[in-house]
Amino acid sequence: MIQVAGYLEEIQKATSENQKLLAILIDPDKFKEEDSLNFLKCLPEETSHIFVGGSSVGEGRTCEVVKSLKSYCKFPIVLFPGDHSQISPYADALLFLSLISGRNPEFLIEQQVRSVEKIRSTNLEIIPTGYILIDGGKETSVQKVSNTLPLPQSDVSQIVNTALAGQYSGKKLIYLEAGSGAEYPVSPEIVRAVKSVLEIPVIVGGGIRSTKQLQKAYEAGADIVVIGTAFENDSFQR
Ligand code: 1GP
Repeated sequence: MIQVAGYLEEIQKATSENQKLLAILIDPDKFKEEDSLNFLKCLPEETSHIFVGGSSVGEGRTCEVVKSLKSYCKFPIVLFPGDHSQISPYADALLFLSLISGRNPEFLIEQQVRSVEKIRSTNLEIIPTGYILIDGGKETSVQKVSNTLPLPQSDVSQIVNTALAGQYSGKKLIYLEAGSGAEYPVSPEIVRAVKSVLEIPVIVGGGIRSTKQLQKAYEAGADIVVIGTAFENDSFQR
């Protein structure tokens, strides 16, 4: 089946026009469907996408949450799965993630192969994404679940080389991830260094809790910023 132009193309277009995107991340285990409407109402008007996923999520929860959000919201719903069990046919697109900062085959290829049967029976747009875990000041769920170490923020060249290796191997997006609830986000210096060499859009997430941090990430070159915890706790500083 030939994939029609879609969500990735929209992201690429926005990037080429320097239009910044904002994705709000929902962890299905921490979300109550009955709150969908209120939650969506409180999101910033700049919101462009809803990402749904978590490092480990209860069986069936992703489908329930995506279905509920779909009935209320106009934003594209993009799966951001921690493993193959989080594939839902009700979403619009799927970040097909490889944890390229780590050296654990389970999250480089095993989970991806295991997800294929499920994906083939859906109309999800598949977006190959290189996922790079970077130290955000504390041990995060991604680190625990994936059993991989984040790249230190001081090792900018290793981060840049990892991002480029992702691009050279065909990833369409690179996600710089400090981990959900990180103490501090990926530094603007790292975002700038990666962005200056990459030809594909850059996503930045983890530990962003304020408009100031959001703006810094955009100014450094982030094309999409992802915020989860701060909206989950209603603690985002505007
Ligand atoms: C985590 O990058 C996302 O995968 C969002 O992180 O929950 O810290 O906003 P926060």
